[in-house]
Amino acid sequence: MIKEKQNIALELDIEKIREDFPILSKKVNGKPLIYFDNGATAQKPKQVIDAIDNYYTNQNANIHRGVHTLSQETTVAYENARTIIQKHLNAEYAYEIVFTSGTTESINLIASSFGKKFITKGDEIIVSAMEHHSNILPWQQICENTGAILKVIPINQEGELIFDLYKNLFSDKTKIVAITHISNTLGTINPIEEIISFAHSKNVPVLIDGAQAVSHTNIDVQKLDCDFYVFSGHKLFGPTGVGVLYGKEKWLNQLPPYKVGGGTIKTVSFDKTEYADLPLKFEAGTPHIEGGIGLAAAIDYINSIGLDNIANYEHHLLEYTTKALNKIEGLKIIGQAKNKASVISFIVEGLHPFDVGTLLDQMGIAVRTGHHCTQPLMQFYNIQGTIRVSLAFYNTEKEIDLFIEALIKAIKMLK
Ligand code: ALA
Repeated sequence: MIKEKQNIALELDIEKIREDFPILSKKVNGKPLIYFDNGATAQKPKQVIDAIDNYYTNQNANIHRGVHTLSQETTVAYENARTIIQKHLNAEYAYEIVFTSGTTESINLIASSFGKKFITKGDEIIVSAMEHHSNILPWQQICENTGAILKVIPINQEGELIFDLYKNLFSDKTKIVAITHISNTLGTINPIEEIISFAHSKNVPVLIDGAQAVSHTNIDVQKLDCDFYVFSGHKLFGPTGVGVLYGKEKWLNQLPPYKVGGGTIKTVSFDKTEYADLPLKFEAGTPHIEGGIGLAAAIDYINSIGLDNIANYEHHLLEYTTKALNKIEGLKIIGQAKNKASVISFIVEGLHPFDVGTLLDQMGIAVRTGHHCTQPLMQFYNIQGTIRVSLAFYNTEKEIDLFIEALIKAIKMLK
């Protein structure tokens, strides 16, 4: 174990990595910041901050619209960012990468465009019981608009999907499966390869919500064979307001535009408009240019560390934290899946998560409390909310020790 720890420490020089994140040396309420809310948004390394600063200092111009040098240079930088994302996901073509404002917009885009094209009354859409609201509401709305039916894959008490029941949900009316890769509340890593492969055996396409997965694991969309994969930049150490929709060319080509406007067209007349090819037909208006460039810088940064190294180290932190939490009397971890990412939700008997979170904040520790935009999950566990610790590769054992100490103190104060 000690050797393993040393190896992890050798592979990742955490103290050096932390120096890349200016905010990590900040004090909050007079205490050094311990940032354990990475599932809500991750902190940004100076490489990303510098890329955005450089964009506004040296490049700022609109893209795809100008003959002038700045516009052309910026267009190249933006399209280069798309290619970096394509390579990172191992998508076959750069035009299968559509920039959106985030996971939520990516899912809304597919639900709306796929819904318009392929979903009618009586059709069925499959989601799971552990979805974030952003992967429920867009589908629920399509169901309301079309008369389609939303079917839900049940989970067990550990917070794992029940695969046999998933299989039973399919019928000849099933049109799409939309499922999270990693649960933002439970940390469960879903067996998406098997989920996709089963859906494909029934000729049903699959959308994977990768919002919580992209910062913890490598994604190879060709190997997964998913039809759509979506995520947000800000959870991958990039800027807010930018996200990605990967879609297989064969699907994206069939879907109507979601938002229309400047940039999405080939020709416009008052009689008829012809839309642009991929990906522009889905990118109306001036995009979040610095967001795309900043996201590419984040991906380069992550790859310089290596997602396999990150996953190993985070797994170690997950085990370390889980072990320490399990020693606290009256504390219950919600989500005990065998295959988990470094996200731990828990409740403390008799205490409101909000009160615990507030006291932890007084001690400089940022956690998320509440229902985590997964109210159906809260209903399943019959709880109001949880306290959630979501760890990133810049977190340390020392921070976990301080957190456990602070948590014990908070519990004593509240009981
Ligand atoms: N979905 C994000 C979270 O889990 C915001 O905190």
